[in-house]
Amino acid sequence: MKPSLCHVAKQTQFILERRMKCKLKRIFTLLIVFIWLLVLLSYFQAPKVQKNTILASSTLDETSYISKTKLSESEDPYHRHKFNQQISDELDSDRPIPDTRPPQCLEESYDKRVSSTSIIITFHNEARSALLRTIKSVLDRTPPRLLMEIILVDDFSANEKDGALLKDLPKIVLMRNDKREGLIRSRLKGVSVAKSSILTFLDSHCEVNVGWIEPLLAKVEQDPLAIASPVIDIIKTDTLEYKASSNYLKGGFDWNMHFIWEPLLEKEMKEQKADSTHPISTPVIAGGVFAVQKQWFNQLGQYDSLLEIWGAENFEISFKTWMCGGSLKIIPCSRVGHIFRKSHPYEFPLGNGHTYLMNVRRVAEVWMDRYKRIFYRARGGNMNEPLPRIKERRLIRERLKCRPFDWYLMEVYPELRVPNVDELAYGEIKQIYKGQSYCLSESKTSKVLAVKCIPKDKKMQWVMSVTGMIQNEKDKCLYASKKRKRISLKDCDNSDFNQVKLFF
Ligand SMILES: [Mn+2]
Repeated sequence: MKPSLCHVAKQTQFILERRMKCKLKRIFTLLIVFIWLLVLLSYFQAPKVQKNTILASSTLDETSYISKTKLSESEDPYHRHKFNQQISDELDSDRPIPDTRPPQCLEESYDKRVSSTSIIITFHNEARSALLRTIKSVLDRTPPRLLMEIILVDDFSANEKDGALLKDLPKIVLMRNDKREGLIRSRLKGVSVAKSSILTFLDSHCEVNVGWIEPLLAKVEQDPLAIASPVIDIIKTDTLEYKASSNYLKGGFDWNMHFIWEPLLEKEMKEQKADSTHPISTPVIAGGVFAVQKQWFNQLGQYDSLLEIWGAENFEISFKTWMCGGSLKIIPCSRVGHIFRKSHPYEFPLGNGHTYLMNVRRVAEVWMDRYKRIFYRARGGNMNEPLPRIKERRLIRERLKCRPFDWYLMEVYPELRVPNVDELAYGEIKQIYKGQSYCLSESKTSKVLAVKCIPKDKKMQWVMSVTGMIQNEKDKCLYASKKRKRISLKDCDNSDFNQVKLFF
């Protein structure tokens, strides 16, 4: 055996430098052992960095939960849910998403004593992967002390296990309807068992972002008559990519009573640019996600429980909140992603159009005063079908001494163009040529052209007055120039012979 360097050094009393080298080697070895011990100790002692402590108790086998409803190889990935289920199923249930809050929000701090909330999620035949991601994002990104419970209301989904298997997740309270009730009655069912004083409604194909709940709860605590909605970010239908929405939008509607996003007015825009954390007043909320004090929600008569399946409940809650003394705010520091689908993936038992019409009529008859006629005229259809138990909804308005719809239009939504109630008709002027719809539209140079129709394009909306004149929203009228044999726009003048008129 070859003697080691140290051994040789000891035996032969080698020169000083060699001894020193030996000592150094020992010290070095000891140091390495010591560092290792430190690393091991710190590993066992340090609190485990977990995404969220409440999630630790989950026993759900996610892979098997999702794979049970996997697409077959030949199946169109949009077929069942109207968004790309293939990609949704492949995504992690706790995937990271970009923090889309304006940077100023990160400096905000919220009162630690703020109350907890009951989150109500209703669903009907939702894609399992999307539903799971909604819930996991809530568990992941909501401080446990602010989350009382997640009330999951299964609105009679075809497969009972869609909801039942999720009971293994923490904080879930599961309810199931024994027949299809629709979004509105399902939400009300959730409200009836909610333990917290603040209700938060959440759609079933969302991902909540970091810090989403704190500013919503802080807002409704500080102002109990406010309803607080996050900025709804976009989860793309095709790729499920999470994208920030504009910070400069609010909710509105057209006279067909369809929800639209409205750009902020110039003065609101300035306010927002000066302080991007500032809550935005919105005439209407989109309705999928919002927080409200339970007491205020009850006082407002909750939702009209005879609204069916889906639609117009956001108008009801929006109109009455404003008109009865409250307010609606979009909170830019709260962000929730939502999959905007291409169409409704489920059936309306009484037909989509009929259900929506009846729902809007219930809201219009109670809250919109004479302005309901503008909707009736724009929409068409049977307006005489009786609306059961509408009187009791009107009583809420009386009881709370709410303001008229006039006031709402003037003070809350001044930018909405309100057609004269005397107008005969409002809408597009359309002609079908070779199977393609062409609409009369104003060009940039004030010419009038027939171009391919774009739904809801304001340049294609015309008003027919009682005198038969056709005018646009800038009060310019169609004018026939004989010389140039074309139609153009000019200031309206009822006595002008060249003004284009329609007569019945
Ligand atoms: Mn939705």
